[in-house]
Amino acid sequence: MKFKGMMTAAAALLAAGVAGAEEVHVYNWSDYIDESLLAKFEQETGIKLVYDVFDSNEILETKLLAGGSGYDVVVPTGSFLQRQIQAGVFQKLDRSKLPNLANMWDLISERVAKYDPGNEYSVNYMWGTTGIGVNVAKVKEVLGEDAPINSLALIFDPANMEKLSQCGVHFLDTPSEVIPAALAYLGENPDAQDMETISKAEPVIAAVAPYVQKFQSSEFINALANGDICVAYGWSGDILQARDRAVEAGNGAEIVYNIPKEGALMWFDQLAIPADAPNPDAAHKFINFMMDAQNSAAASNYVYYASGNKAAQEFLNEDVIGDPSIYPDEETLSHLYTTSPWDPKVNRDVNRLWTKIKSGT
Ligand code: N2P
Repeated sequence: MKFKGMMTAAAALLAAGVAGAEEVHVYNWSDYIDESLLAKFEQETGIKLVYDVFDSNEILETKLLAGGSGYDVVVPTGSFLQRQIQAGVFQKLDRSKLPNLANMWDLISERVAKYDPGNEYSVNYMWGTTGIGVNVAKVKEVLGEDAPINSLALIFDPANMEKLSQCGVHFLDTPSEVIPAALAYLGENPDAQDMETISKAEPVIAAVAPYVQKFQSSEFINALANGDICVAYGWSGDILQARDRAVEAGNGAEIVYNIPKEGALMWFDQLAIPADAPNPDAAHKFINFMMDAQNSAAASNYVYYASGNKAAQEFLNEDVIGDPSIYPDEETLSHLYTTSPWDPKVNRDVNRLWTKIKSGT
């Protein structure tokens, strides 16, 4: 017994030696980084990077509110971050450990301060819009040359959706973005906070839900690229990645991303450190690494999202910095709206509404 006990102790020592390498656990959105940056971080810092992905703020929020997620860095969207800050989910950033904060872009930091006053808890990773991805040829085949590919009528008019169901439509599985879009389609305030207004979105979405092949928030990239679907209500950069994957596959599919004329959501995804992060020091190192101008630009060039990093701009490819659907011009900006978090009671009601809409009851 004694011998066995000694062996166990020796094995434990050995294991500690091997596993003694410092680790940082990062939880980011899927399809949201140039993966060569992960190896670069490990090489530069000697810290082992454990990188997991999600595709929904709701999933991230459930983990954060439960506590003990084990993550050191997470990337919620501003409107969710605001509610999570109030719930005590995050620790304040230690600015002395983030020299690359000097690279950040005031314009974006100021916009984000709406969600994180004083930018105390977060820094911007990427920002973008939510709009319509279209396989132009397929949609015109089904709806004709006048197909309203620049309008929310494409996805909220049941007559259009009934026809489009032949070639396939995906919607994001998130009430926090589909409901504001339905409100914008109705000419209501997309940032409505009261259930009376919010409920007006229900019949609009319910009327087209039977024609939605899937409510899902990451599969639409490949589905669009492969020609399995012809329309996706989704995120700007993801749809631009689908465009590239179609080109790489050489299947001739022309995928475009459109900001609907009725307006689109502009959102901000923020790097933040949970209050109970196991390794806050390494978390700061990861955030500072991502705020390096060249690293940030490498990520944007790969995922087709804009970042809140001003210094990165000189390293951006022309098809990123020069594309108004990524870096919007004044005209495009005037079509964008932002949203604020629903209060917990409204949020519960919305989640019930969403389940009901999706189940078609
Ligand atoms: C990345 C999608 C991130 C945008 N695939 C959602 N905020």
